[in-house]
Amino acid sequence: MTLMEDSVGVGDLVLLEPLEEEPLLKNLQLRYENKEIYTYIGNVLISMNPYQQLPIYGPEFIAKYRDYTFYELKPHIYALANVAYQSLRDRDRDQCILITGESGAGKTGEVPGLGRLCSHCWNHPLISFRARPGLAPPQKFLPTFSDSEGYGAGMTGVKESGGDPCEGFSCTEASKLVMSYVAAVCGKGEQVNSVKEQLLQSNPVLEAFGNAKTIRNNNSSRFGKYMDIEFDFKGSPLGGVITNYLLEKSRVVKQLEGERNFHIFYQLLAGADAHLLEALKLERDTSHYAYLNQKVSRVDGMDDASNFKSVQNAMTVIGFSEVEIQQVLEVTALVLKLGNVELADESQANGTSASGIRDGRGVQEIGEMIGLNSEELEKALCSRTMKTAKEEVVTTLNFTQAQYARDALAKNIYSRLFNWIVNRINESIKVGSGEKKKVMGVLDIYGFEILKDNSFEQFVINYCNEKLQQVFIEMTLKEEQEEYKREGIPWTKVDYFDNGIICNLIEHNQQGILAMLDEECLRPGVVSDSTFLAKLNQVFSKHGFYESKVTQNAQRQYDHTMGLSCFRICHYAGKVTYNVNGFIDKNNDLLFRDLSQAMWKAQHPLLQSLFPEGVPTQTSLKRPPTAGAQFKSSVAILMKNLYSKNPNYIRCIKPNEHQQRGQFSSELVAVQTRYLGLLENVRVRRAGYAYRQRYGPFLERYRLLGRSTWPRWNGGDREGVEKVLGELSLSSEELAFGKTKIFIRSPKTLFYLEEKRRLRLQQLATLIQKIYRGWR
Ligand code: AOV
Ligand code: MG
Repeated sequence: MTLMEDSVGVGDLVLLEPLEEEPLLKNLQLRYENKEIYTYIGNVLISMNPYQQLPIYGPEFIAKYRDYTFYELKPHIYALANVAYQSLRDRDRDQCILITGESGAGKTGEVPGLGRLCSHCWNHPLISFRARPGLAPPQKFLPTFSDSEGYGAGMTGVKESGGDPCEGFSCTEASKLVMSYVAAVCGKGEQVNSVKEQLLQSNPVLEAFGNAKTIRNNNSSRFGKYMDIEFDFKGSPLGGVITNYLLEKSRVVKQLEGERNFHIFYQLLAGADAHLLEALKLERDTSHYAYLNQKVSRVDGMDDASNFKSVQNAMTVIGFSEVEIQQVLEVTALVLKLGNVELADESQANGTSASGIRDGRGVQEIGEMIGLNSEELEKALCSRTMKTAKEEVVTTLNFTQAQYARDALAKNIYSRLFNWIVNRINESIKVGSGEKKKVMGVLDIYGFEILKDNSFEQFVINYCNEKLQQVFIEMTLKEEQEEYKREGIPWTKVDYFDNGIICNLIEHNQQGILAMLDEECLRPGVVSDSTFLAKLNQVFSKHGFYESKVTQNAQRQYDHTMGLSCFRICHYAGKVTYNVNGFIDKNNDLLFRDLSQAMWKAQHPLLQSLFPEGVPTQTSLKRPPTAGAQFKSSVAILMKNLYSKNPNYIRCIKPNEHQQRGQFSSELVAVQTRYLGLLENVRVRRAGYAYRQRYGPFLERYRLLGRSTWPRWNGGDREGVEKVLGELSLSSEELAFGKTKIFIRSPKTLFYLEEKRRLRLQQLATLIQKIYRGWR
């Protein structure tokens, strides 16, 4: 089977004719309806979420894809993983795999490790044979498995279920396909296995603390993640480093209708045994907790209790000590308890506003759990100390301010806990600095977002996507250019939309939106979201990619549909209107000092370590970097990292809004293909030559079309290809002969060759029949 024989539409969009949006969508739809969820654009993989288990994963497929080159089999995520891994191992090129797409499109599904390789795949002889000395590759695939065959304990019942050996396990759950592929092919041995296990087990932990049910995805990652997996020179994994981006911490205190808080809260309540529950002084019933959505506490098909056991187990495998696990759970419980601290409005009749604690028992309980005097906690929650050069002034917070302070504390504790967990995992999986490493980075990050109301979060997420698009176009072009150079073919310049101007609008050090937001946050005097917006409107009044109600757009018109508190950016993927309300606050991300000092005072080692700035002796009033500045610098580090590696792209698409199999909404897919810049991608990819192939396989396929190459050809591959194409009198414009590959400019020429080949095969079949009849 080759791409060209992939009968369902075209398997590679560079072969699409005509190259327009409608045929592109039709092609994806046709393939999707025929359960072909993968399609290439050159070496970019498009993946449509099937919302069903397809029988295209597991050991046999891994083994098959490992032994073929990229275009020899149908498009598949294993083919991409294989190219990346082999080029890392054999050509010593660091790789990165960039997975983008909307929420629910299947990114995490494709990412290393949220799930793990089931023990069948793990121990399967097809997967490990290369690493077993002296064992030749098996001649045929093994049909079924059973415990007695020694493929791992706990696998009884698999044989009865028949069919796919991974049924019911995460290997075919689509999840973590790249990682399970790499884990499957990258060698064995006790040491290596323990590293693999740690890397894979980091995922259930991060998923418990960082994922939640949203309207769009029952298991939505609420943080961005980049993971470097490090290998030794033989290609065996040594360890890794995880970087997380922007956890959606507002979820801790509030969720939209139909959504849940982070999984861990429900898992803890459902899965803790009576003893643990008692020790943490928690109630089993989720309705007891104000921070947990009262309407949705369960997710279909998700077993919180058993997931809790898996998380505990995963933490142990990674290397968390019992004490550490206990402390993590205590801090988690603390967040739930904080939500139940009821505040009272104690404003006086004389007009002084104040707040207080409605029922002291909650605060008392928290105080006991974290080793903090409850009066101190109460004071920190309801008042604020302002320091000036000369004195300290204590003011009481009003009811609204106190609620704000309590929620800010809960969000801060949780997001810092999450960061701590990531760091703790990194400590376990880190590789000694002396070793020479090869690296495979995997990025699973939120795609472009246009919601009904877009705020600071969408702004930074879309900024990140704008940067990723920049990397994408630059690297794709660079790679094309490099291939032409390698092959000795002249390069002609390609016109494309350069989104540098939009990136600059956001990130420029002085005149960028983020810098101006920071400036506003630091400016003394009265600052507000509207003073910030006024400044933007003034500075960018003539910017071609910035619009607001009071600035004119490119057509020199004012936009009266936009709210007064909004501005709009014309992103590469479309226009997005942002509401500035909350920008200053979210960017400042300040926690009153009284609260961080109180947390630091708690006799709880983990909690204390989360609030280093609470040390009372710390006199420096230097403020921490703003949320925007932190995000910008982590994006910059990420970009630098990506530019230093060879990129592999997986573009995930969600076929419908209902998490349903078989449904294809053209409109929804059209929007995503635009956000992903797919047409632009195909254009760039076939700007010069749409198709290329090594001389050997090309000759093998088409030599039956040449008089001199059929039935026998004794010359070299390149000469053979020259002969065949020469005899067909194809226009020289259409062809370029590289050092190792033939390049064909338009897909039409390739289709012409295919058609000729089909006719020739028919002719040959008739001929053979005639000869056969003659013999009889
Ligand atoms: P996301 O990572 O892109 O969204 P997921 O990877 O969590 O989306 O995919 C959503 C759901 O789709 C999964 O829970 C699976 O049920 C299903 N799914 C995804 N890929 C496959 C596949 N290859 N085969 C079968 N089912 C699949 V978000 O994290 O929300 O941006 O934030
Ligand atoms: Mg995800």
